[in-house]
Amino acid sequence: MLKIIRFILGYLIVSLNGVFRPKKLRRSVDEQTRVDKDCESLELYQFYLCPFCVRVRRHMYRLNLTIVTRDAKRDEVHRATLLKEGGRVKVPCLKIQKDGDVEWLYESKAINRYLDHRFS
Ligand SMILES: N[C@@H](CCC(=O)N[C@@H](CS)C(=O)NCC(=O)O)C(=O)O
Repeated sequence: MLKIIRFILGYLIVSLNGVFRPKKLRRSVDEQTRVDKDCESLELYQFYLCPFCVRVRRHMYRLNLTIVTRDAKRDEVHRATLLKEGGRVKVPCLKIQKDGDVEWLYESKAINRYLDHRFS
């Protein structure tokens, strides 16, 4: 029963998010190209219907960030990667690759703060 309620709520949040889109940040072409390049080193591990993941995807939209999303719910490979390398299957989780190092950042608010700090 709880699963059904979560599923319905998830769909409701995803649908509302589709209708009420935040305003998208606009950049110059050069600046956007630089940001797009930077985003290639990021991956968001997520569940499509998770409200905390919607929070992060919404923020990505607001900041006009093209970050690859990895479905850790249905894709066994991504799920296993998140567990093995991140330490737990909890979403959202942002994989950050920088100078040969990899960081796994959990918690939607912390992820949004990180994106703000780096891109806004
Ligand atoms: N406080 C966390 C909550 C994240 C959370 O509860 N995610 C759920 C999906 S909606 C999850 O990953 N559950 C799996 C688990 O905790 O094992 C955040 O804001 O990111």
